[in-house]
Amino acid sequence: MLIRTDILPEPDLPDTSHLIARGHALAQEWQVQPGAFLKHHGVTCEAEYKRDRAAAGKLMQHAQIGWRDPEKSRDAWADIHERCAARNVTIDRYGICLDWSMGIPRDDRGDAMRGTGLILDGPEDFARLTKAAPVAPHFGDFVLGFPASVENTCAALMAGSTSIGNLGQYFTFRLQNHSDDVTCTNATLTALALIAAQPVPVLVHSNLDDGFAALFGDLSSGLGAVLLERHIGTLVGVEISHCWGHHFSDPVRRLAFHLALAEISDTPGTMIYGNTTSYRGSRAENFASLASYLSIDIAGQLLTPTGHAINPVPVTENERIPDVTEVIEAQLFAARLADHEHRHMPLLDTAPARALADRIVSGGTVFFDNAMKHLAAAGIDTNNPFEMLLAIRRLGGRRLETMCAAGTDDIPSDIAEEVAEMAQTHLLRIPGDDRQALAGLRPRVLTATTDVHEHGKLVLDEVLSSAGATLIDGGTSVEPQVLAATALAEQADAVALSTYNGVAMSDYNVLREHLGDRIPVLIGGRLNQVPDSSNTSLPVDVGDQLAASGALVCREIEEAVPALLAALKETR
Ligand code: B12
Repeated sequence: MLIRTDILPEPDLPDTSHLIARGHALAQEWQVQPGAFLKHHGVTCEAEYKRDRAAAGKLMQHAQIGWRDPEKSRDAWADIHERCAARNVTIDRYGICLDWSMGIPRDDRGDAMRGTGLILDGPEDFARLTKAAPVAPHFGDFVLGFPASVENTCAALMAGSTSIGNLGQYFTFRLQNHSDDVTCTNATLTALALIAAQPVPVLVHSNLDDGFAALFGDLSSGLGAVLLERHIGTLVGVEISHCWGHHFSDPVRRLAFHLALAEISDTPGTMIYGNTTSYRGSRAENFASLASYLSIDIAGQLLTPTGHAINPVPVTENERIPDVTEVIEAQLFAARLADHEHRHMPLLDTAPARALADRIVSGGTVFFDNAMKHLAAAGIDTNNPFEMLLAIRRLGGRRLETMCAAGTDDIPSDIAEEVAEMAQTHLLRIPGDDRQALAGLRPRVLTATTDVHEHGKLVLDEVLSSAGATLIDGGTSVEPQVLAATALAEQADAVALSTYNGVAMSDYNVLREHLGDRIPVLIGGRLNQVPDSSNTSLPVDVGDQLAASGALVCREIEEAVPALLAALKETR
């Protein structure tokens, strides 16, 4: 049973009406400016453009861009548009990959650890970027949901952006050393109110896969999350535009989710994200994954146009942030595939996806009703957007799903199946002798991530526990110094860290500094960092540097076992 004081123990929370009034007041000064895209198309907002294009049966294309260096990003803004236009391909919108440090207010950002994304200093930098070509600017990452939500929303509006996000990130993303949730909620709600008071409709983007849906075991729970977020949007007076797709690999489930979403929402969608989790191979192999998910998304838009742009993710996605030429290649590929797809449509039997969509909608509705009931029974004011946001964030995806999932008609999400399959594959690669040796030693291994990426840890947990280790859960998005303290308190034999955000070296150094020399550290994930001296803004591998500093670098899960055995030989 849910009790208010377990979730919102504070005797006094900030006054919601005051925050909303502040957001409305800010709208006097900060209003959407007609940028290059809006002027070029003669529309007042992107939602209007999307509705027109969808009604005319036109597909829209989304490209995700943003490198550390603002000049590189600005040149790319023009370059990608021009080089695609020269091949008769229209890029309708750019999703801007702001760096995670952009979630921290400008004045406090100085000492923050930087990831791999774009860093813009002030509103004029936002505007300079979006002026470079008539492509809709979508400020979808690290704006809403963070302490800097208000200043970044102001800057995005002034730069002509009428699609701003990312509400999904509010629920799950944490910034190292800046994770106070009341501050984040204050800023997010104020920014939402600022958006609500704009003279033209501004879409509030929410990427479900950035939020709880990434962790849900049942597909209908994802739709339940959409209904919950839409309820919060109604309370503030904004339209929430949902994006999804990273974790949707199965074609029938992918199409079914699209149809289910179309049934419950007529707000134009921002984009359908690429199925990035299927990018696990070489570039050529990844092209097959690109074709697989794009053909479903194109078919979905032809069957039921929702305004979502398709999002061809470059095939280098699993190596690092892609470069300009790779972005262009993926866009041209998508446009050509769409030409073919029209002729494939008569071959498509949509009945299984339609039947599944009905089950997703009914399961999602039960999830929503259960959530509202449980929250109200616990004493949460379900008509207060501040309380709803904070309560849902604090509950977390796993608890929310356990409490609210329909449970009668399980529709497994792809990721639950994929993690189990990956674990099995890696487990089979471990020699029997090594497994026996590890089981004999039964080491206590603390596993954790320092960012939101959790799949590596989930697979590792499964493999290590099956191979005989005792696991200590160090959590996700944990600060390295906190991790060190847990390892020492729990007397762990080893720490196994999974890290992806392009700060592998910095995270390891902080961890080692607080851990001392005794406990070995295994490290895996995306082990790279943008060098301070970089003129390409692309991250480079730091595996050798990590190894030279004493880390046990693992490129594959199974490497953890020999690494642990060797380390334990020395320490025991
Ligand atoms: C899934 C995913 C997400 C999901 C994560 C969901 C979740 N809850 O886990 C979502 C959508 C939320 C997400 C968000 C972001 N992501 Co992401 N994401 C990915 C993706 C697609 C897969 C990574 C993954 O989990 N793979 C599955 C694991 C099991 O396989 P693997 O990575 O190959 O790992 C192998 C080994 O490394 C080993 N391993 C991994 N860890 C460990 C640890 C140990 C100890 C051992 C022994 C082995 C080991 O195990 C695997 C098999 O052997 C990659 C791109 C890609 N296709 O790889 C981008 C990627 C990692 N993301 C990236 C980025 C930039 C982000 C964001 C910052 C984007 C943004 N602007 O919002 C945010 C992160 C924000 C934050 N606060 O942390 C970048 C990282 C860039 C870089 N470092 O160069 C990538 C590479 C995409 C890209 N090309 O830009 N992401």
